[in-house]
Amino acid sequence: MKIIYGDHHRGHAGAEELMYNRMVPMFEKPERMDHILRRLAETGFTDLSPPAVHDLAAVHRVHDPRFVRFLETAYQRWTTETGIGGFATAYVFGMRGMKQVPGDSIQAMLSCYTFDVCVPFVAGTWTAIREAVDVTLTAQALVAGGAPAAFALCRPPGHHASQDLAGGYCYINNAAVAAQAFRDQGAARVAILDVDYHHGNGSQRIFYDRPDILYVSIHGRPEEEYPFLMGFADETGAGAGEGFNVNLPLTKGTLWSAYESALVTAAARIHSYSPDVLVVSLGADAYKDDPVSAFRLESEDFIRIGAAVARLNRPTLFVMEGGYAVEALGVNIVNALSGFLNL
Ligand code: SP5
Ligand code: ZN
Repeated sequence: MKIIYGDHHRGHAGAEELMYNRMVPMFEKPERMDHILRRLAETGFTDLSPPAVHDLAAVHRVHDPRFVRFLETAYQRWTTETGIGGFATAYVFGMRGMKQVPGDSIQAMLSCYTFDVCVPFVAGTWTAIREAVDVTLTAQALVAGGAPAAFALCRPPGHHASQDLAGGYCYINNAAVAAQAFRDQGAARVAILDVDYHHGNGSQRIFYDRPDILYVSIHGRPEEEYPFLMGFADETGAGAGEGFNVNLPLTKGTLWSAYESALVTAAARIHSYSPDVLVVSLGADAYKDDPVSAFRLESEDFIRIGAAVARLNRPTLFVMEGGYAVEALGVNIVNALSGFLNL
């Protein structure tokens, strides 16, 4: 399987996040990629290529151009306007009754364009975001061009980001940009299977009223897990998109047996949809030792996830999302790919 990877993500590093009651080093860090790269090399996945540079047209098909411009300029504005340095992060969020239109200050922009405390901006953040898009669109082009599968090994991840909101370590929704690109290049129906432990609220929102892109997610119940306000089973789509959003929330402590049932349901829905192409939002944070998550999948279970994806028998683009148990991350991600390839 062709894997697309670039090193520019490394500059997106060094910030901290608020974990409920304390500041901690960000879990979403460059070393995540090192563990995956090492395991890929160990297991004979040697077909790595750098991304080709793409312009932002495909990104603007999904995201508000003003939001994209904000992402591009946020750190510089923060430094110039506030003099605070370190990393940029919102202090207030634009909530009910408040102005929703970002003013001309970086504080107002952060307030209107981010929804949580997990999307810091450092000097290298935009370059990383930009390359994650290039990685994703380069892998997408391979699948669009007839490759049976490809893996976009990118960071930062994307599935929490929507048209004009960043959050949950996500800035641009790489998987959504790829799904829309497949549509724009002629695919009639695209399915997104999101196996990251968290609900992909951004992907859901972007495609919620559309029947041409099916979104199916297995994730921690929002009653007890981030992002808390979205991902409920009764969110099934709106208007023409009714029936084309499928949430399969599972409780903390979920083991393979219950996960597998949800995966069977997810696969059946995708099979009946008969998509031209499948995008897999591939997170490995459903793993038992993940520090931010609470499912209990074993490393071997990721082989089974990959095999279930393979049985859908569609051209498949894997897009990297979360996974923070870094020691096991390489094994878990490579297991998913190996299971898919039946290695
Ligand atoms: C892409 C992705 O996986 N984003 C996840 C963002 C989650 N951020 C909030 C983490 C909530 C922390 N839960 C702490 C459990 C402590 N054991
Ligand atoms: Zn996640």
